[in-house]
Amino acid sequence: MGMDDIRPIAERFLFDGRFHTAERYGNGHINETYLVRTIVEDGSTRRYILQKINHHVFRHPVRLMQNMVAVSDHIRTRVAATGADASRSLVTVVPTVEGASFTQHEDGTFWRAQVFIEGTLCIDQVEDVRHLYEAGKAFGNFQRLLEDFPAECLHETIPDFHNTPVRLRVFERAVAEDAVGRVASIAEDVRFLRERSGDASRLVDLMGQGRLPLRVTHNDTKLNNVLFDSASGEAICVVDLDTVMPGLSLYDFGDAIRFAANTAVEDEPDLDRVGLDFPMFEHFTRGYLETAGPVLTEEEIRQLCFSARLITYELALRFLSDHIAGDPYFRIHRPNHNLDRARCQMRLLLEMERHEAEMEASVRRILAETGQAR
Ligand code: ADP
Ligand code: GN1
Ligand code: MG
Repeated sequence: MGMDDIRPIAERFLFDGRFHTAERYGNGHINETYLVRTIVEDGSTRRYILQKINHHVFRHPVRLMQNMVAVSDHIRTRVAATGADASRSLVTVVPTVEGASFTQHEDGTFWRAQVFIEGTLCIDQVEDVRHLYEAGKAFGNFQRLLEDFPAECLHETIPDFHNTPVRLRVFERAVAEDAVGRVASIAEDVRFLRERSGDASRLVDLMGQGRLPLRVTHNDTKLNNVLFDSASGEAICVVDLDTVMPGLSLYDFGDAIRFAANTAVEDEPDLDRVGLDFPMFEHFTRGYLETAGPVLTEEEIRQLCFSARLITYELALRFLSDHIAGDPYFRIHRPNHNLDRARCQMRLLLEMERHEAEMEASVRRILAETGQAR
């Protein structure tokens, strides 16, 4: 959408000053994000994040926004109680002029706004391992801050989001339907994923047996969902709360490793560049265990490395299902983009399988070094 289309939508929100500019922002695959600048009376500018909520993915915007406001309020209160600066620790939703948390446009789309957290960096691929340590702390801390949040108050914004057996069934259905005739050319990829289907239900089974605790989790722990202070490099805020739901801590750990501990970007077409970046893995794990370790059970610890493989497998299933179905879900920027993403996940999974023993040993070493040996 162009700036002229955005202006009337932006003007429905209680922004300081008058609308100045709007531009597309960020690298999310689901919502459409814009950076809006306004000008206040003294001539200085203010920045806001304005987002079109993907209502094909998030079917109940009211519930989505209730979750977002409830979770951010809870975290703000907890942070403020420690005396820290709560204004930069969590997203602040900007209400509409009618006092609502979102607005519906004439064309049926839903929009929401947040204060832009200034002086921050968003990172899509890490160069400095310290950012990984910081991100691990941020997601571990997120887990702890929500430990006492009543999970029953949250809506399930996407049912079965990390239910891998369900994702596997969706994949098999897509293969059987072959809606756009792509299956014949990806037989090898389909075989790779089918060969690994045996472990798909391990975590949901353990949860069903009461051996893994249900927690409030973020569920989309990509590195670009953390904001870092641009001066100190510290991770200060976790964003993208759309998928905060009751879930397993392992989903958050596994997804973060999948995304950030890849030597390549998530859609790297040259598979020889894809691999497990061991120092990145260790730095994230250290940050995560330093903060969340004390609340994790022995079974959660035991499944940490497996969760990285499982969520990588799950994303391969999701990207390949989307490619097979003609790309209805993940936004693509080039032909076969979801196929590239799926293949990249498969190569990463293979690398994690090769390094399984080292990853396990590293988790135990970090636990010992942080005084949490079990
Ligand atoms: P998506 O669901 O599409 O991934 P996000 O909520 O993650 O959307 O927003 C996209 C990007 O916008 C983020 O990766 C981050 O860089 C940036 N962003 C989101 N919220 C804020 C905020 N409050 N302040 C600064 N940047 C933000
Ligand atoms: C999507 O919205 P974004 O880009 O942060 C997706 C995640 C995937 C991720 C893969 C709601 O995240 O589950 O892991 O793409 N979010 C949703 O890059 O499906
Ligand atoms: Mg995001």
